[in-house]
Amino acid sequence: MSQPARMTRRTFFRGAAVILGGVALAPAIAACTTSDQPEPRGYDGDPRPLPIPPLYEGEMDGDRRVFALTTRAGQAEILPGVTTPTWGFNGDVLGPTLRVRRGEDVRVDITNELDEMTTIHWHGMKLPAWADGGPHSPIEPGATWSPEWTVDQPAATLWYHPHPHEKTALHCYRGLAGMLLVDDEVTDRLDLPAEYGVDDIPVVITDATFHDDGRLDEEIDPTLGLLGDTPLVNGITNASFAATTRRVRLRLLNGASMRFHHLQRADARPFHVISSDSGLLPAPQEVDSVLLSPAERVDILVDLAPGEETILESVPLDNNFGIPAGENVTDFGFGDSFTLLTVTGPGDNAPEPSAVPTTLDPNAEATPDVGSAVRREFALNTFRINDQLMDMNRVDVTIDHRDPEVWVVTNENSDWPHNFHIHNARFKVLSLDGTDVTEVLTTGWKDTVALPPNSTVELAVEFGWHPDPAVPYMFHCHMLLHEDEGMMGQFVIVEPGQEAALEPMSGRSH
Ligand SMILES: [Cu+2]
Repeated sequence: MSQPARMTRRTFFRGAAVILGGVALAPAIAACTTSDQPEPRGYDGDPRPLPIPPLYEGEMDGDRRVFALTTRAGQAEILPGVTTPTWGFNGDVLGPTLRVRRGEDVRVDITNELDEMTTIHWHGMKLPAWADGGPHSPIEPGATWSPEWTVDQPAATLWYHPHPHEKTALHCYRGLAGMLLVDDEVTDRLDLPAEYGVDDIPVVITDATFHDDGRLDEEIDPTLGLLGDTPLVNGITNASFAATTRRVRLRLLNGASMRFHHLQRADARPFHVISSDSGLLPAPQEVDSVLLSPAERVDILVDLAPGEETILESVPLDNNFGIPAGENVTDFGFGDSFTLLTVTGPGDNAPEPSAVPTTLDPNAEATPDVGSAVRREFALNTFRINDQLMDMNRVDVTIDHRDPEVWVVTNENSDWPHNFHIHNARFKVLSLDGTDVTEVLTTGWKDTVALPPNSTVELAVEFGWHPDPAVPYMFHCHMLLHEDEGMMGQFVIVEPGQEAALEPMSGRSH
């Protein structure tokens, strides 16, 4: 097993052929459960300063904002005093925070200096399919891929990460992830913390499991994938941020491969959520905790008294996300607790923060009228959607109109979590049924939604309009083992009356 530390107590092994969520899996797999969570490595000394990924605003080429990214191998001190081989963008691990504005034309020149093919996807962007960076846009070693698009969506905290078919989990796990911020006129007018790295702080939450010598343990568990036992924030363990202001905006990204995080302040004080995946909420929401499944984001406002210390922690979900208890049920980590990030307050002279704005983005209030919309159903079951594994040569859905659609997504498993992400889209959650789990994040415009066992969500989905019969977009579970094992499908957007004419792997150029 890859994670001996996780298996110290109640270890058991499954038989040769097992039933998981109704689907027989072979060959033999092993899984472990433990309620005695070991102390993660790298959390026993003094905290280290939170690394802030460099802000990268690109260079203007005429009216086009151009970024240069290079994927490469490096090494990083993820654990204190230990060197870990990693992958990163323009550096050893993770990537710079890219910043763009609504209305801008952008291009990113991505050169792959790794020794294997990857792809880079702009998670949360509406853009042409050939530029989306899904599995049909390979960047071979030594090659450069240059997607171009026009930013045409509200301000949001998006991100970018690899998306090669069957390899996404490993490429992300090795360190390839970065934030992509969109600004617009609405954010210009709001009194929100906006000084990057000072009071506007990226918080990229991932995890890993390490060999004794510091190398990443890359053994993929057949059930838990690359669920790491050690949480990382911006690429290190036990991070601390020294605030110089009494209010900070934390842009929280769950960039983990498989782990959900139920986040709260250790002092149990409330905080304000101001945005969901696809942009600002109409108004702030005061909450005590927030649940992020892999790939989900929220921006939160945290207020601090001078000299105060507050700790962002991940705490157990009392309901285990609706997964029944029992010896034969996989432990997905919903009972784990972690200290993630210590934030210390400013000096005595820091001015008191103004009132939290009562209105954020009024345009985010309305839900599209879907009374006569096309409805499609998606049943998630173990590694399949609608009984099918991902096939790069198959188009699952063809959309030949500009209107919103209703996508009804059901998690048919009784003991597995899933979530659901749609490329080139944003959606409102119209309903969540079939579960008692109340922590699922359903607020605001989103691109990823969590699905407890047996639950169904109805989504009102708005797609970007870039008709192209040749190159598909993806919809998939963002638990990366599930995605890599086939829990993904393809849709194309075409002109009215047009049919899909898939050209696999044609997404490397226009
Ligand atoms: Cu899944």
